[in-house]
Amino acid sequence: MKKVITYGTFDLLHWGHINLLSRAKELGDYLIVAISTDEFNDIKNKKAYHSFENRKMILEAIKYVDEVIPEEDWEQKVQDVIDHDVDVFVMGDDWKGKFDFLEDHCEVVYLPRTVGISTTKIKKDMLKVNNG
Ligand code: C2G
Repeated sequence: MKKVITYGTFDLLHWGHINLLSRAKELGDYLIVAISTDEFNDIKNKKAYHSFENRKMILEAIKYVDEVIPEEDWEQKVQDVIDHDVDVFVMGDDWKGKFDFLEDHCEVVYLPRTVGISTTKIKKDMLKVNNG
């Protein structure tokens, strides 16, 4: 069984996230998503609208996702790949090059980001709608 892993906050889930998850799943048979905890989001200077528990529950409902684990720090990826026997590590290409060190342990794939949508854009557009 070919195992794939990806990491992220996945807040205000949108079609760009779904495009990433569906392409990641295409690369194997089993997709693990390591979802950033609220504490790790603080370290990433990201303020998620949904709590970790709710973002995790939402991800677990997606047909492409087989398992969800917590992402608590920048250092856990090598251990995750080893512990979960991962064959492929996938991230959107805004991260291109940042995780090449994982090539000692698994295949590293950066997929083109989906243009035209982001959690930040959703928040900005909603502000405009509400403030007229
Ligand atoms: N993504 C995408 N297209 C978009 C928006 C996001 O392909 N329009 C991808 C990102 O490239 C990432 C994943 O969806 O691979 C999750 O995006 P975020 O939740 O923004 O993840 P991020 O905060 O970048 O966290 O250790 C890695 C970090 O946890 C990544």
